[in-house]
Amino acid sequence: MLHERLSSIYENVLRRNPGEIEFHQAVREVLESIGPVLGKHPEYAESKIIERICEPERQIIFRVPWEDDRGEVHINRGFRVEFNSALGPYKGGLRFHPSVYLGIVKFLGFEQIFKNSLTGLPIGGGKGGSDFDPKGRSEREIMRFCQSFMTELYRHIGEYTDVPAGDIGVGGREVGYLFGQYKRITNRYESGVITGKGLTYGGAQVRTEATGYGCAFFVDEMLKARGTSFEGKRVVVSGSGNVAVYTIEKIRQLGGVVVACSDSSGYVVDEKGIDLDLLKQVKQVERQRMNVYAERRGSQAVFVSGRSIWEVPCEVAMPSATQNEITGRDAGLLVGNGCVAVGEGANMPTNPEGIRVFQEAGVAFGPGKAANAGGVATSALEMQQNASRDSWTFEFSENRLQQIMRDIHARCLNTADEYGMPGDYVAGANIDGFKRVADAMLSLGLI
Ligand code: NDP
Ligand code: 2IT
Repeated sequence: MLHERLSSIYENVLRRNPGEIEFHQAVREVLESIGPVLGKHPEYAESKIIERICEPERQIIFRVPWEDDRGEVHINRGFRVEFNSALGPYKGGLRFHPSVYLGIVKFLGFEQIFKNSLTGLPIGGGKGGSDFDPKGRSEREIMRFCQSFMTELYRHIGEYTDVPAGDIGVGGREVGYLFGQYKRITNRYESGVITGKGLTYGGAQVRTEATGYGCAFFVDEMLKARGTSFEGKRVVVSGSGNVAVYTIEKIRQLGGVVVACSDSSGYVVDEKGIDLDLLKQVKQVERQRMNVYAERRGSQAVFVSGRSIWEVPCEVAMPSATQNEITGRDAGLLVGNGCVAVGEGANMPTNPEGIRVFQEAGVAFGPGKAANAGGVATSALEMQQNASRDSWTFEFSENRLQQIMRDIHARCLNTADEYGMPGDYVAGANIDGFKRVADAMLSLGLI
């Protein structure tokens, strides 16, 4: 339920952003959490902080023309939404996926404001991407697309302005081509303009692993807070991209057994535990589909298509593919099968009904803003290393990441307690993330 004032703000968001359903969903979730804050802090409402937060500071939409290997010309649409810079330069990834449109970029940019705030590091919120579909494209086509995308984007970004990184469809390979083109156009080796770079040209240790590792650390903290751990637990991780693979790697190190993972073609159940080397070979090296994993693994692995991965019984669920992948029905199945904890590696993977089902059942539910913040936090560490022309060891960087995830976990719990909602990580994350941005905006005046 929305507080009366928040309800009229939400109506305005609907009116001003027609058809952008994912953005509406992301805004509503935050507004549902922050009602109690307005009672304690009338100054936020007086300065129209919430109305300002819901309106991006700047939205850039551009044409991306490129030529395929046969010489045919294609036109895609590029986006960068610079949402909020109260805490630092806009920071957030780029998503290349055919489903990308303004509503997706705005939902991601909006979530990023609060996530980045929650890390306690000096980064504002932004997001970008394109409706380009990388599937089936050659290396040269990917490179030409990235170069064309950056040929427009470069004028809007910079170490002190806006710092992109990867997201769905944008990994180390794409970041390399994007940075190469930025460097060429500007004649500046400005390492801090993009994160997720390779280790040979300014990248940081642990950034590749950070989102997945961080999410596993966050769930580990939630389990510890309930007197248990990953040891011996059955885990299901959706997706098999950057976030999923390193989530699986860390869960295994923490003693859990990941019995299923997926891609958009279907899921694999592997009762003895996913073979990580084989998964990396199939998905990262060969860029193949999930059925190839099952074929190579032999009779112990089963490939299933056309069904929900959340039917696979587990004690811990880590949705790490895309938005709205867990519905109320899926959540009901998970709860019925004995799931005790959920950590959102993806952004907004659980729909509002799913969240309600988990919370009513007393499942420890770690929302993406908190649980997957390790990726962007380690991006901020990459920026820090670039600014000081330094590079830290893997061990030091991983310890920093683990400490950041512990701090975020503690902040969520403490804030939820303070506002009389013990154990509610959604409220804790939204309120804590919101307050830091709101206070900075008050100090900066009417901007
Ligand atoms: P990748 O592109 O590396 O992997 C995405 C995975 O999700 C693939 O297995 C993909 O399958 C699957 N997937 C994507 N879209 C869909 C869809 N519409 N339906 C079913 N499956 C889908 O991306 P990441 O691992 O980087 O991102 C995964 C999620 O994590 C996203 O929500 C992203 O926003 C979030 N995230 C990423 C961070 C990062 O640092 N990379 C940080 C924080 C959050 P297929 O290959 O078949 O499409
Ligand atoms: O959703 C996210 O936090 C990311 N895709 C990572 C953003 C970043 O700037 O590292």
